[in-house]
Amino acid sequence: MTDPTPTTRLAAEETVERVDRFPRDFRWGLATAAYQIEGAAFEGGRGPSIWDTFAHTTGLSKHGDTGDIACDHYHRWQSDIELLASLGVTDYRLSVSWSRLQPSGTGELNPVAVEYYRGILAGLAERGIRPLVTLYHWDLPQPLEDAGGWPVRETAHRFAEFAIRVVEALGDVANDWVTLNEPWCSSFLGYGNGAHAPGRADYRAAIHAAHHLNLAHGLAVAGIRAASPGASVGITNIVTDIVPATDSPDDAAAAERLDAASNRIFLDPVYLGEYSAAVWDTLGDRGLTDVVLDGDLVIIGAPTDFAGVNHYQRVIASHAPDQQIQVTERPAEPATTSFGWSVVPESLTAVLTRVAREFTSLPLYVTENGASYDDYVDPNGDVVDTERVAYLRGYLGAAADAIDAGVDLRGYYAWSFLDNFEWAEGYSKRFGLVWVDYGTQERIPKLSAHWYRRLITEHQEAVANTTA
Ligand code: IFM
Repeated sequence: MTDPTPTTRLAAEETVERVDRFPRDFRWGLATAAYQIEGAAFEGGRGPSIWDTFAHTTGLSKHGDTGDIACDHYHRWQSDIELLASLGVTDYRLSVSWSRLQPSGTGELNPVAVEYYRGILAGLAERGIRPLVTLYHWDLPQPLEDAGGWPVRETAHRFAEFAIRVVEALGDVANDWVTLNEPWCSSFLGYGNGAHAPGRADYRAAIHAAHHLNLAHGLAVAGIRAASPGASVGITNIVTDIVPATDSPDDAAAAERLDAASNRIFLDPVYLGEYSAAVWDTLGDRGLTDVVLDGDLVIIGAPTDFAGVNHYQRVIASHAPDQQIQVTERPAEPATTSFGWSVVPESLTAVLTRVAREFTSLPLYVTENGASYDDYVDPNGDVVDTERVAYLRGYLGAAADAIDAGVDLRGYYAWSFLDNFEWAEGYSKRFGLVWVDYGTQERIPKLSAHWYRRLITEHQEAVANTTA
């Protein structure tokens, strides 16, 4: 990779947060997910997932975009991990595609897919990059949705079976596993408002799905431990910073309900072994009591090894009697990313300190954090994404603030390595530190990639200097 003009521009940016604020063995990563980058949707024995079906349904994804080709990573993974290594990262978070590995959602794994992932994981090992493998990043095999999807309890068992088979097949080349990515999105966006696959809008079904995703996590933890006793396993939840609009008791209660239905419904059972009163009060009659069986909470609360936190937003909650759970939410500040999300770095400090204080003393990882901007290739052929550099600097500073406050934060994965298929927004939103030209599949590291590499290098140099 060439390192042209952007480096000089970096000097003008005064680069990096003080790197000595991060522990010596802090991990620096980038993250992706299978459906968002792989393409090759009809190759290698892959079967359809709910995202194939959703994206191919007219009107559901922006511009009719699909993940059929995406970043063509399936065919380009070797050069992509070469590029990844050139960015200096120590860690890479990727997901495996359930519908590629186990197209029907049950039974033997597809050997072609196993070889594909073994190649990637071995390639990362050769380059000294530690993989963190997410077992479910939203791509449920379509046959399992046809059988009822996540609102149905059996899907949790199917996931546990899948997780065990994957860990048996890949456990010699990967040791760190995330069971589920952001089950809030899988349940509430997938089944609650239909914004994501499978596109169902039934709030009760969403709550059923949420509990079954929690159960799937717990069953998978037990299965992974049996399949690979030395494995490190955790779950990644999106944790939103929710602030009441005013001091009024109504708004405070609204914020508590929103917190119950977005954060607590997933954090409570995994880390505290129960659904708190706030969750039961908000969601009990709306569906939770239908699906929680004796023993479930023991399964879900099985000990894990780390906690993954994905963070994107601070939102303001207001009491709104005519809305679902009587809440409306809005961005905390005027929206500044191209997704309409506000940029409030201290919200990351808030969620990390909260998770550490209220939920778990496990090591934490920021398993995703990033922003979409209207990036473009300039006449010099560079992508000078100064907004993303400022974003990363701000949020990494906020992560360092959390460390200063005593949080055991072990690593940070920027979302995302590559521009990619942003779900219902198709290719219209670019989160990558590397630009992807979807016509030619050319990759151009953006200014933010150069900045991130320099941050990592400076951290490593600082560590070496203190050791010398
Ligand atoms: O692109 C997604 C990712 O798949 C899950 N977390 C949020 C990102 C940005 O929307």
